[in-house]
Amino acid sequence: MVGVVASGLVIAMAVGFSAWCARERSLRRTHPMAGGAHTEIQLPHTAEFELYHNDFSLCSKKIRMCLAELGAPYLAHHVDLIETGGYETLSRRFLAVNPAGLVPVLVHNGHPVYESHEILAYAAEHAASAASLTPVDAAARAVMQQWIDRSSLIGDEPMKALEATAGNCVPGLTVPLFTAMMRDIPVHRIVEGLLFHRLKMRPMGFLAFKLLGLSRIGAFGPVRRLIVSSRAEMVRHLAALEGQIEQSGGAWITGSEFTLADVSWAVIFERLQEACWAEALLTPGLQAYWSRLRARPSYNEAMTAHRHPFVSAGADRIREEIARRGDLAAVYAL
Ligand SMILES: N[C@@H](CCC(=O)N[C@@H](CS)C(=O)NCC(=O)O)C(=O)O
Repeated sequence: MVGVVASGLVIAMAVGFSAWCARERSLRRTHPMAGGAHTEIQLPHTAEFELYHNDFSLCSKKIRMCLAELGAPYLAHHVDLIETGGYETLSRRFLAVNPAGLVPVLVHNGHPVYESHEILAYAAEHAASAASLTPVDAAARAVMQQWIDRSSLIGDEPMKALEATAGNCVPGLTVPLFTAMMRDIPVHRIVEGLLFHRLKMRPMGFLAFKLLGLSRIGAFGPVRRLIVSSRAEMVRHLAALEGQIEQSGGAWITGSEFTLADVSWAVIFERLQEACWAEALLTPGLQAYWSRLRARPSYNEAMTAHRHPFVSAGADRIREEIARRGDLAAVYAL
């Protein structure tokens, strides 16, 4: 009799859970969104510019730095990613802003603008600002665009095109930090991603990082290969960047003028530091460029002032793991 009641209860719970999942899925529909401004969408807003962003997100840092450089005021809405606590990007409230479930989103007079490399150009064009982050000279503008493209994080599976951009190498190089940060995240938060994320590989990756932990991640073949190839391609992109800065004859990528291209690369340097790669990957020439970037007030405003406590704790854990001289140390020392 007890067995029958128990089975009935289990079945009832399973049916209830499936019904809840089905209902939630229908309420949290996700799909990709094209980059650029969507004037056909009108969102509730109270400020001319509103930014949906995350402290840790690479692409959000880019937009914060751009807006800081432009001196453009905006209303900020912080949205958690799994790395900083949970999938707020999959909440109904945020999916109304971006059905792709990704940050950053700049909302201008209620119209969302998607894809950080496109938001950069949009903000520079539409913010009333004394600063110009776009050269007047067409040739310099083309150089700027080329280096924005080479630093961007492109597509749903950036890790499949590491040779295309330095931004695409960032997720692989961030795997140790993701893994360290997952220690603070309960498994059920990752399960929410498995249920509702449109790109299942992402929550599956985070679950694997959590289960493996820092001590085992460096020995796990697929992850090790991803980190090693991301590192090799990043080194190639950085060498090209150094060549470009030398050739420009100025302090910045296009020459003497600080542009959106420098903003776009600044966030890559910041991530290399957060994930403990800066020392291994930056030559003296690039260190000098990075010092110039850090000296700008916008760098502090957009990045240092937004350093998330999980990032600092994660970096400490990576350094401890490297000091143990295990498999991860070998990956960093390659
Ligand atoms: N290509 C997009 C990438 C956006 C993106 O991947 N954003 C990440 C944070 S940097 C995100 O929202 N991830 C949430 C998730 O995948 O669950 C851009 O440049 O804006």
